[in-house]
Amino acid sequence: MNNQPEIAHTQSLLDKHLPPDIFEKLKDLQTGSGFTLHDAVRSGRENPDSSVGIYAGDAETYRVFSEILDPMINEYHRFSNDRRHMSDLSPTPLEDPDPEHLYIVSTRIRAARNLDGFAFTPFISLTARRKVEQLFLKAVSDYRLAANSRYIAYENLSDKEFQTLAQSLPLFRKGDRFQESAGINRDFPKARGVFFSDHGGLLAWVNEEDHLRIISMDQGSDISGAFTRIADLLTFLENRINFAKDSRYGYLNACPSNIGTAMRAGVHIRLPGLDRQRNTLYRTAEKMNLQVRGTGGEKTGIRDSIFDISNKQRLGITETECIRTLHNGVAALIRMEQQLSGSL
Ligand code: ADP
Ligand code: DAR
Repeated sequence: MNNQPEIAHTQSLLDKHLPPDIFEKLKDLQTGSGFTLHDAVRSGRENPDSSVGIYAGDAETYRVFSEILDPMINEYHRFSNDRRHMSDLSPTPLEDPDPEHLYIVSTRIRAARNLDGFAFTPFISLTARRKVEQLFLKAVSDYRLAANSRYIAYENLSDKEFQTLAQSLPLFRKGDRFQESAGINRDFPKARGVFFSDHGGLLAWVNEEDHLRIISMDQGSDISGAFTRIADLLTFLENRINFAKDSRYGYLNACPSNIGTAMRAGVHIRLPGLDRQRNTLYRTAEKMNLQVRGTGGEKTGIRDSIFDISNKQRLGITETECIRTLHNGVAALIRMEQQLSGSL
């Protein structure tokens, strides 16, 4: 049995929404920084198993190539041209969906951000990457108990030191083949690193797939607590950094799947019964607007029946609706798991 979460897609959103006639019409267009359609679609062309297939090189990509991106975005996020991004980071108390701690192993909420005025990671220069790193570290230098925070700069580490740290800390690794094709891995590991706030479960990846991935994570199922932490840091940064943002599409990032709130709220959840009925799990997740990923993250396999379940839609819902979608979906999956095990 293929161990990868089989999300049934026969073609990428790119192939579906970029027929040859549209490609011919747009192929000579480029953004002000020189990012071309060829640059945008390279990953999807080199990796035919892409689910999305396109990356933006800068905020302007969304305007210049809107004829392709708008329908892709509408389909992925169940969005429409008459709607606009709405944000809501207010505290959201939620009942614990797993009060006996039988299923949910850990909770992780992340939000992508790019600094306004800089090319995105597929197209950014090393000089600009370093500027992004410096601007972020300056902005976050007085966040909460700053003396207890730290930044791990990747280029200062030997391979052995990185591997040792990665065993106990949520560090990111060099991007996958999709990101490699998109140019996101250029100059790795230069100007990459991880910022840890005074709370070990509140961190930021710097210059991974986007300039910033703000992450709140902890063992267990306290979705509301993780949300309060990330909301605090996102609000703090919003007052100090101009992010790439659009009135309709919200926060703009390298992948069109990560715009709007750009928030993915997820849990690692052990579902041994549903693991034996994966198609039921995938169909149920799709209906509940949830995404299923592997234990090691996107496009990885399942270990020990632990699935990464998160909100799929990031645009057209607010941040509080992202975590409500996760909470309600996970509670339903736990009920299904209990029925399968006869404990309901
Ligand atoms: P993204 O940053 O878009 O969420 P991935 O799906 O690749 O990208 O996840 C990034 C990393 O975070 C992976 O190593 C994955 O195993 C880890 N991760 C995701 N969700 C959780 C979770 N709930 N608990 C612990 N680690 C998680
Ligand atoms: N792997 C690319 C991107 C899919 C969405 N995930 C991101 N952006 N990390 C694909 O098109 O499959």
